[in-house]
Amino acid sequence: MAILDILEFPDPRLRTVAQPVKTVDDRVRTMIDDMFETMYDAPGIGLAATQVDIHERIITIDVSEDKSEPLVFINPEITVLDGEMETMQEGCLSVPGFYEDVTRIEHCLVKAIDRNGEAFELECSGLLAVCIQHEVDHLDGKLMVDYISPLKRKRIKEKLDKKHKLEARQGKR
Ligand code: GNR
Ligand code: NI
Repeated sequence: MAILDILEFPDPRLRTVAQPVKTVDDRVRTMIDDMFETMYDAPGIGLAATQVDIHERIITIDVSEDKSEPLVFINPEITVLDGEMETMQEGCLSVPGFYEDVTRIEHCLVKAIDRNGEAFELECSGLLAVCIQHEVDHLDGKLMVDYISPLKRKRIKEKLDKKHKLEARQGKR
């Protein structure tokens, strides 16, 4: 297993639209294992392959208290279950240190493929619903900061640009 580097805004690779997985084989399962290790290490409640520079439609999530409920979604498709919306303050491992309000669908149905290549469906609400929508956004090259004002986004970009320059000087990135 391996802990992978997480790309950070404004890295243009985060804007890549991920391709569907064609076959769920050992290559894909290894990527999933590495994604879980990276997500738990971060720590985060979700991770999209895009964030670790893998441009295939794979998501890992664990919203449980004790990190005991790993969920994998390959080629996920979200359908809206009703018109209810909910606003929550979100964080993102690719936008470290910033928390912003995002309004999303409250109840959704997710259809996806699991690590054995089997199709499944899951009704989502609460934090899981927020997280799955946040992760599918990543697969489509979309970020939490796209939902906030251009001025706020610019300020975040400037702060992260500074952080990355400092890290480059210290040989961290
Ligand atoms: O760890 C994470 N926490 C979080 C909190 C509120 C809404 C969404 C998230 S996802 C985030 C991990 C991440 O960046 N996934 O892409
Ligand atoms: Ni994120």
